[in-house]
Amino acid sequence: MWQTKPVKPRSYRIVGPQQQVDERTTPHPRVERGELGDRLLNWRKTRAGQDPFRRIFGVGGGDPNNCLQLIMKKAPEGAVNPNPAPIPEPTEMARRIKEVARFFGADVVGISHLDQAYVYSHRAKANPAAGEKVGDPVHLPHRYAICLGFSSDYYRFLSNNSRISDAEYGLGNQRMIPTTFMLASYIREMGYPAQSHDYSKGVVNPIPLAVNAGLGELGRHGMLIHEEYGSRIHLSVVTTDLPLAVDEPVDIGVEEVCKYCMKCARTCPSKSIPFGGKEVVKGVEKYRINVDSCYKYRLAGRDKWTNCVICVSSCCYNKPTAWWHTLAVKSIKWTPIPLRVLVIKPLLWIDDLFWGKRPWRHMKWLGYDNAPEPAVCTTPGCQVKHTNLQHKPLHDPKQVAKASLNCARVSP
Ligand code: B12
Ligand code: SF4
Ligand code: SF4
Repeated sequence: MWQTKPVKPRSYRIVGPQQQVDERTTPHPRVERGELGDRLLNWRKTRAGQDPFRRIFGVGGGDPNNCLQLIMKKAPEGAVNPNPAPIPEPTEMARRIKEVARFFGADVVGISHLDQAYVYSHRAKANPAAGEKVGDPVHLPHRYAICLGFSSDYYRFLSNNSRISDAEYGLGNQRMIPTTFMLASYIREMGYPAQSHDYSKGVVNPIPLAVNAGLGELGRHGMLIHEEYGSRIHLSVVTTDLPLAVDEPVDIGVEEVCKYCMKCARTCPSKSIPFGGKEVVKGVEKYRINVDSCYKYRLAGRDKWTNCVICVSSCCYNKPTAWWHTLAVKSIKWTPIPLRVLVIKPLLWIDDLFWGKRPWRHMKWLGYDNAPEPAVCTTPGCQVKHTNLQHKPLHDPKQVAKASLNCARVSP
């Protein structure tokens, strides 16, 4: 297990009053109401296709009883055991709960106070089984948030964007459901209230809670970065009143690295990640993602992929578990903040050299093959079979000039 020195959160700053978010104003409900356009609404309704992974991983289209997410969405929260078991003091209890969470399948676990700013104010989804309607106010008075992280396979993500990276992404979403459910049930059977917030249902924003619980820091791309797994980590939360010692935020150097790196901003095909500085969003100073353009980029997948994970795979913290990755992150962490730039710049140069400016791997798996299909060149008269535009940033003016030159050379 990696140990990181706890500090005040450095990757975001609270600068004004925070507001609770109404879940109805979050992206999925907006798309379902058609606010992001008919094409995206239509895509969301018809995206299932014939791929069996897609059909079981909650995208819809298959038999709902073949989809864990849809089954668990309706699962009721069990009763709290009226005879609470004697429990140890909060530090020991926290240690045991983390052990249980890992036993149930979580890769990383941290605990924070449940800040009500990260609980939705109103629900966007109905759940008739629990008597919940769209627009119901949320009441979640629990004191603690146990944050769970589930890592994804490095290489399958590197096949982005493809049916292979989709399958890996989908599995991460599903994998969290039984673990989170079991942990909440375990706590209820100990005699304390607990609720699971996972891919099937939930009323909290897991990212700020997980940052506060020391699972990692907030990156330029808007996601939590874990020191070992980068952001190829899915998040879920169990909220509870079981008395627990809380963890503290960590410093793994994301604040400085994101200032100089910008690899996610460079590789994002929809230009949704900013190159500039942070902005204040609802009282929080952080990088502002263009959520709408990111969502709309899903339309580019056509029938080849569904979820874009380019920013996750490009992030320089996203590496396979290896001694040199540990060494790189540790050398940033252990360097005094004003001197970090001296370590970061050479590391970023090495990152581009060995892993590429746009990390990607050709992969064959279960009959899937992510080899880029030749793109149709729009230069008049060109006969060349260019590789996929997704892997050659032809929108870059220099690249376009170069590509046209090549076309001109071979054109009749
Ligand atoms: C809707 C949604 C999307 C939408 C919109 C993306 C977005 N950035 O909001 C779309 C479909 C485009 C999308 C894309 C992706 N998503 Co998504 N998405 C969600 C979902 C369900 C809700 C997010 C939301 O409400 N956003 C609207 C507002 C709140 O966004 P925002 O103001 O830009 O704030 C963002 C961050 O700054 C942070 N945040 C908000 N307030 C605060 C306050 C503080 C103090 C801090 C520190 C952070 C913070 O949370 C927001 C989410 O990124 C969450 C799960 C959840 N329940 O939160 C997953 C989630 C954010 N997605 C996730 C992932 C992995 C992805 C993708 C990689 C894969 C994909 N293609 O689906 C991309 C990455 C895009 C990106 N760079 O953010 C993971 C991130 C895991 C991580 N390591 O952090 C989450 C947490 C799902 C999960 N349970 O694991 N997603
Ligand atoms: S998921 Fe894709 S489109 Fe969205 S921000 Fe990341 S790289 Fe850009
Ligand atoms: S790719 Fe670079 S800039 Fe983007 S989140 Fe990762 S470290 Fe930060």
